[in-house]
Amino acid sequence: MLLSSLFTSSLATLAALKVSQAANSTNSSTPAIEIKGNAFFDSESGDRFYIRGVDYQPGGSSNLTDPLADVDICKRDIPVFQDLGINTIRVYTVDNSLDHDECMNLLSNAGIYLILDVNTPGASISRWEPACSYNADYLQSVFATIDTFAKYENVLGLFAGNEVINSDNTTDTATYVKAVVRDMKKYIKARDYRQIPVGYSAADIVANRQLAAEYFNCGDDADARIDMFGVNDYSWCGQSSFMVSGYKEKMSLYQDYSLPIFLSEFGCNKVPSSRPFTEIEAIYSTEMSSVFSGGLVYEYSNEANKYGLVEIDGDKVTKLTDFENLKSEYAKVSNPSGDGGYSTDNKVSTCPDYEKGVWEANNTLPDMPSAASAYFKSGAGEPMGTIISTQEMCDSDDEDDDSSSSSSNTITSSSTVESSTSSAVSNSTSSSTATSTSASSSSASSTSSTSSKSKGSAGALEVPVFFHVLAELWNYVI
Ligand SMILES: *[C@@H]1O[C@H](CO)[C@@H](O)[C@H](O)[C@H]1NC(C)=O
Ligand SMILES: *[C@@H]1O[C@H](CO)[C@@H](O)[C@H](O)[C@H]1NC(C)=O
Ligand SMILES: *[C@@H]1O[C@H](CO)[C@@H](O)[C@H](O)[C@H]1NC(C)=O
Ligand SMILES: *[C@@H]1O[C@H](CO)[C@@H](O)[C@H](O)[C@H]1NC(C)=O
Ligand SMILES: *[C@@H]1O[C@H](CO)[C@@H](O)[C@H](O)[C@H]1NC(C)=O
Ligand SMILES: CC(=O)N[C@H]1CO[C@H](CO)[C@@H](O)[C@@H]1O
Repeated sequence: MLLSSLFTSSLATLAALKVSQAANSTNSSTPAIEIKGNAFFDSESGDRFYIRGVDYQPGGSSNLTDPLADVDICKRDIPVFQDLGINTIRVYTVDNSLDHDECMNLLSNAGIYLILDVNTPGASISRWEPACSYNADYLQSVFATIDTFAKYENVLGLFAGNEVINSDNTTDTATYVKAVVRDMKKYIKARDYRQIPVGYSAADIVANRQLAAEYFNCGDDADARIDMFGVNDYSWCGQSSFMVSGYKEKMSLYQDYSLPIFLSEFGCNKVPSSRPFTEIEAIYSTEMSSVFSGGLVYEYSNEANKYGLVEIDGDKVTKLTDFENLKSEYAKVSNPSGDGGYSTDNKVSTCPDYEKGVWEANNTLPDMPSAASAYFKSGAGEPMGTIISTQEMCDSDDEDDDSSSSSSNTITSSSTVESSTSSAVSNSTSSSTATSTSASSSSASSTSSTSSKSKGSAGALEVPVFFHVLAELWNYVI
């Protein structure tokens, strides 16, 4: 069909055809990724899709920057992604008021998908006041981020939360995170967007990792169930193995899980020198492909917690030994052939019962705050960027409470995580806390009450100052 029209076309129509082809997103280098059973598939080729990715937030928490809104930054880094051989990045925080067209197109041309966390330091579910933080202003921020990113075919999925449950006494937050999952999925439908998968990225907490996985994939309301599950797992350290690392136990734990699972953070850095990344050989093998769909290495840039693959200095990127090791592992390891033994069981999990001190999430979700229903009809309206704080009304307790609960929170996570790797995970927990939006909740909200919600007047100049103050608090917390 195409050929015959080409032969009879003039050069002018040929050129026009090329333009229209380039604009045809179903024929791009990043066709939409779809979910069947517990796996991802390329909607065009029909091939199974495995995430080969890195977590990407250059600047980290101390200089929080939206790397997809700054063309100098994404142009600097995309060739490095290509050299590494990845197909996906995960970004923890973006500014939904900025333009992302150019970076998203450059990523797409490079064959790279985005997994995006929808929270910001000021707009997230609070571990300390979860019910209060689940409010219409917060949902406006989440929905506006969806409005900004839904048009990009290379958005692989959205995370409704990252490590909000990060200890054995934060399980009550799951109720509100699950309500956010439900609201996001309903919003995507109401706005007639592509069915972008919505998921949750879980901390590896021994006491509740199974309960959390089940909870987010249970119940009769399909909208309230996640579409994909990310696990932040630092259990493979150095020259480990499938058996020794604990990956084998994770395979048993999740073997009947009906949704795609992937490592949303991995790359233990408790090693004498550079990380060998031999776990790549296990992750992309048939030992794991029936359950896992790849993962994302934490993290691209070297920040204070020293998990970087590259060192960034202005516009200069220096590839570290970790980068070279990971690159050669990726080059060495191809994906399993065929469908990798994925499952189409589609059997949802059984909801865990409420149990005081163990699993305090509620199987009856709160109704969406009524003021948020207006967004379903006409969209979320003006995106408020990263200036907004949506927890002001939750600030009944003051800083004293903030600092004590924050620091104990760090201690709690390190002590509850699997003992064999506790130091690695405590490091990783604080590292992901650094980039995690949810972690900052209470400190963010108290800080930002001075500058927040200054809608129109929230100029670009205020942003760095705001982030700087946040960063200081974070450093204090960590
Ligand atoms: C886009 O490309 C696909 C496959 O080549 C084709 O089937 C479809 O009709 C095209 N859509 C548009 C809007 O051009
Ligand atoms: C923060 O990040 C921006 C964007 O990459 C950069 O221009 C600036 O120099 C960084 N600031 C610090 C203090 O590192
Ligand atoms: C669970 O939610 C329902 C409805 O919001 C509420 O009535 C009930 O008290 C909650 N139960 C617990 C244990 O929080
Ligand atoms: C969790 O437990 C610790 C230790 O008992 C406590 O200090 C902290 O405030 C608790 N966190 C939350 C969110 O309740
Ligand atoms: C985190 O890792 C660094 C470097 O590997 C190490 O020096 C530090 O002691 C670790 N911190 C914890 C809390 O384990
Ligand atoms: C712009 C673009 O990606 N075009 C591709 C569309 O699909 C055909 C057939 O698969 C390719 O040959 C084109 O390069």
